Amino acid sequence: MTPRERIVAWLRASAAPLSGEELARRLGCSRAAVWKHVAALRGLGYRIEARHAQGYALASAPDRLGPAELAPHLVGRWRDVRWLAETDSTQRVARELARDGAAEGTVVIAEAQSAGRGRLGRTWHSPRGVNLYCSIVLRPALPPAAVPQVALVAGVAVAAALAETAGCTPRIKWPNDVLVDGRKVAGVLTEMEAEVERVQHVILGIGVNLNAAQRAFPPELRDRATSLFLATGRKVDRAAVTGRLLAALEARYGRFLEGGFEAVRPEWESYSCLTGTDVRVASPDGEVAGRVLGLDADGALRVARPDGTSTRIIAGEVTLRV
Ligand code: BT5
Repeated sequence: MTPRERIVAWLRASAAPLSGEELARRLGCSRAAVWKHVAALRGLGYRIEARHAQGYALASAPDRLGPAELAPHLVGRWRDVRWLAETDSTQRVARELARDGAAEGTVVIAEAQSAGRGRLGRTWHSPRGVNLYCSIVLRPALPPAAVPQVALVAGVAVAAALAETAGCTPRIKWPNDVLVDGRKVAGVLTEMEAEVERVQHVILGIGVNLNAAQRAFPPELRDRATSLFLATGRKVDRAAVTGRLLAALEARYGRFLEGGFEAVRPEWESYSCLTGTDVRVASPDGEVAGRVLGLDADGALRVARPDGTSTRIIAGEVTLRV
């Protein structure tokens, strides 16, 4: 954390005001330097009151997802948060950090993305300051073929966190669209670099629509996308939801590393909106129509064809048959 982020985190954590002298001691700088940091933070929208003979107190903070805002909500392995006011894609930033040796658990968060990425070259619409756009560096000891399971694990974590924090009823559409009221509220993407048998790193990208209003979406998405705000009528505390999401991911990712996808599959199934429904799947091997039986132990979708045979879909796009 930068000195400014540390000042915000300390003021937030302290029940009483903190004196300039105390902040100077903690930072190992002069009181004049503390005063300059406080002035700069005020310029960024932090309301920091100077109480006579007591010190500084944080009256309010801007709505951002920086390390200081997230610090009170972080548990587990996600301790190193890199915040950006704007970037092209947090996936690109995280991949560069991973190539430079960033540790597992490094999290890149941006308030806005100019070129947010979906899967297969699609775009992720990323309006400023209202949602969550994050990319996480993971270094699981896995063969490359198991990496899609990481995305399934993340989908479950997102669904669980949304159910806990917003009280809505999320559903997962295989592989990992998270829907509320039949509209997409979150998307998950994994990108990796690997040797033949072993993954070097996985960049797990998660986009969640939190407080976006209807007009924040382009017209073509308005009837297909939603946000927690649109679904519940209430604005959420973005930092608190992000913290819950990372905690939910910590629990499921830990279970997955220990017990494989099988350890997460029952929970995934409990959120699935496809099991038992009739679908059409466009996959690299052609189109399949049939009824979804569920997930195989490795995360593949099992579909029963009308002739009674069943097939496994490893990658593809699912549409419901109505
Ligand atoms: C996904 O792709 O759902 C994965 C999205 C991952 C986004 C995160 S944000 C942080 C990180 N950095 C990035 O650059 N990306 C990741 P896919 O299944 O291909 O879905 C993309 C499709 O969802 C688009 O073609 C649109 O139809 C729709 N879409 C785009 N933006 C949306 C939004 N904000 N909310 C809901 N749907 C959206």
